Amino acid sequence: MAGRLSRTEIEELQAVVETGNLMAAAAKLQEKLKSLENTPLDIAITGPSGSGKSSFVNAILGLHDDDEGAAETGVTQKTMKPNAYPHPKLSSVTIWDLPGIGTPNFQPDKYLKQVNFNNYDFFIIMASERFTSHHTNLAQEIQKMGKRFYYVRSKVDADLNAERRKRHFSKEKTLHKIREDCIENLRAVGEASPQVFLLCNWELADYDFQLLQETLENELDAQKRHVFILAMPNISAKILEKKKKTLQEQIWKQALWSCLIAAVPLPFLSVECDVNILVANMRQYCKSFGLDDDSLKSLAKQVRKSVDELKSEIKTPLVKDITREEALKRLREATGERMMTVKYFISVVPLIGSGIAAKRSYNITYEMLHTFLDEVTEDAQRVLKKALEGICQHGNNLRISARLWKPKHTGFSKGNSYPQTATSNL
Ligand SMILES: Nc1nc2c(ncn2[C@@H]2O[C@H](COP(=O)(O)OP(=O)(O)OP(=O)(O)O)[C@@H](O)[C@H]2O)c(=O)[nH]1
Ligand SMILES: [Mg+2]
Repeated sequence: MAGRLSRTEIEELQAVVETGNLMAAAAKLQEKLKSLENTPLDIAITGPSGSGKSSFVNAILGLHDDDEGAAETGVTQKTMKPNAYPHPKLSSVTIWDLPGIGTPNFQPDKYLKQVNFNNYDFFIIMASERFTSHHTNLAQEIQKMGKRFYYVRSKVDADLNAERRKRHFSKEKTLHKIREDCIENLRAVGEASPQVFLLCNWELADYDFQLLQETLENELDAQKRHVFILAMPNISAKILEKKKKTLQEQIWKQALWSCLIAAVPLPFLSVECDVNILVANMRQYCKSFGLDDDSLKSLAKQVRKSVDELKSEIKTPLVKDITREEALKRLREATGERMMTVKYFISVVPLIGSGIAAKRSYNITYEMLHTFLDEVTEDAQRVLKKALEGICQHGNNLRISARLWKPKHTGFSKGNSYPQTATSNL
């Protein structure tokens, strides 16, 4: 798990602590934390021209097609150059919009060289209609290069709308038919046991996006999984819970780092450091949950509500308001003035005395980060609920959904319950 240090890492850390060089131990831990935060994740989106690649890039990044930094959609690409779209909240994550495939002279091996295939962690191969040998030939080449790929069928909303006019329309049967068709196409062009994910770029919380996300998560290593989860758009209560869990897994390391620094006999340094640790983490939590001005503006545009209406659901400060003063205030409230200088040295002694791995440090940093993360998750859930209120999903280009709206822990009072069922509530 990304949240745990490996046995070797714990042993290394313990060895440093035992030499009495706590500064070195703290530096080592800080290095580990930085390396997790900076883990690169590069996702390539490929497929024929017009299949919805650029729209998918925007959907994953949680951007509206006309937001700043969004990929241009609806325009045919003429270049053979991959376009990089950095994640607006996570600098180490990039989504790559690759040039279209499937022109008459298309050669998968040349294409992959031209787009620098080695740069990507995995490929999404899109089709908005039939899958052809262009898709499978490319997939085979990707596999030869030792990379993973996933088949995605976009625009299922358009198929459903076309079928809806028929008398005995059934959504489930239509989706089943699309899936079977895709599998058959892929088998016909040489794919033995294909898996296809159906989606609509405008209703990402519906259809198979969740399944795609879970499949990807399970196939990534722990570090990449951590950044992948944080990079996902905040489209359902489930993803908010997942983000909370993945961030929670990191808190003990942050607390341990603060403990190690607290053990250095320079109280001011440790307070200084605690404030920095708190500010950095609190900002990261807010960013991951979309509690910043840009994300709220984009969401407000999507659901046609005012930013103020969404902001009225937020109790914690927004990213820009998380300052050192705010963190110090919280630290003071939690510890009292006296503790600020004496510091909570006592909590460090049993930790070091009995081995770092054995005990979880339960200090102020640990407690404050947990509390703040709970508050931020609840805010994000309330914002999502507000965004969904009174909205008819179809025809609103809404990427979020109430269908998956089942938060485990809400903290809400009676009479303020969530809609538990599908879009019929909207
Ligand atoms: N109904 C529907 N339309 C979509 C969907 N995804 C994309 N589109 C539309 O399909 C058209 C092409 O989408 P793009 O995202 O630009 O496709 P692309 O694969 O990037 O195309 P190129 O850049 O030419 O290779 C645009 O008009 C989109 O609005 C979808 O899931 N459903
Ligand atoms: Mg495009």
